Amino acid sequence: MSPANRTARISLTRYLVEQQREHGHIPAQLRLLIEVVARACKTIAIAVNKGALGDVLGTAGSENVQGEVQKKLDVISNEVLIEANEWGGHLAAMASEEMDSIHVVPNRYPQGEYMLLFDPLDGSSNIDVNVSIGTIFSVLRKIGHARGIAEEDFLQPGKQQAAAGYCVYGPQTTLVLTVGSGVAMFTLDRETGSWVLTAEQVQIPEDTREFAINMSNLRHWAPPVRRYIDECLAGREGPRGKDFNMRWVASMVADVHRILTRGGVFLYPWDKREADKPGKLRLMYEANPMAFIVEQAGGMATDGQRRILDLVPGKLHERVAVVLGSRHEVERVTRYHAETGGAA
Ligand code: P6P
Repeated sequence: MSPANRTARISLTRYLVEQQREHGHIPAQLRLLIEVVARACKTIAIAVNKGALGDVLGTAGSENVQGEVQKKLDVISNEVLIEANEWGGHLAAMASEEMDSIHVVPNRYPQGEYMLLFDPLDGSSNIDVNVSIGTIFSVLRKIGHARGIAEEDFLQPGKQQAAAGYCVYGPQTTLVLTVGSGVAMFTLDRETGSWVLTAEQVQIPEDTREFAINMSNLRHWAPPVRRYIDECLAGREGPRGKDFNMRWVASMVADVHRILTRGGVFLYPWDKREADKPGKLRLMYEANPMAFIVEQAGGMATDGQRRILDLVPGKLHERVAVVLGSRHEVERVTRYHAETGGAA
């Protein structure tokens, strides 16, 4: 239901308070966590929007744990999220694509019940060319109550997430959030600096004519993916009996946001360029939060065979193949894998 039916502009704070009143599963610490992350995303949005006017473009002269060259904004965004979250008493520890190991809340601050994972700036290859990028975050509950916390405490399947969301820095700055009772979207009102509810109970259409994949990898895909895409390309004369469109932003946040908004299917499958890895995207802070959001919006998310949210992580930075979006398309891709027994 669009909140346009509501009379007042609903702020993020009011939305969270009303969700707690109606559903009772946004405890004070989780509400604080979400508001702190939302505020940090505003700070990141300001840095991103500076572009060439600020000292934020180009590379930072370092590499992350993935061996990828870090952009200045990758490092800035990571620091913003760490500094914003470590003092509030709502977190025990954080994990980030940009950090080799977990960041435990320093002893000078109280430890909270949650753990925050994030890709501070996803799609950073698009920064210097002014294409939409975003922040992705996932919230897990701390297991046990001992003060000590280790990487193993993060290795929970995605179905145990307490919340997930992303912020897309595009023509609009939009925060998308789920705490397990549907998906809501908030647009940043730059005149007041507040997040305003602009969509709630978002639903992904079960069918689509739009797929998102990096076509340059076509020759490297496993047969089930090749079959699915070939059938889409065959259009109305082919087995699908309809024409398809293709989009690829090379920024997962932007592609997923389009799918949430108008449907579609996103694939980053296994391919033989790095045959020893299941895929390019990271399970804990890219696939899991996006899968939680997509499922809460009536979509589906698998690795080509298994539900992503059921996968039990073995390592903090492990990768996974991703097929997500409109339910009937994801079911078809997953069926093709089952028929050949191949992973995505
Ligand atoms: P490629 C961005 O680097 C990212 O992690 C995702 O946001 C995006 O979907 C994918 O990689 C793009 O990968 O190989 O097309 O550049």
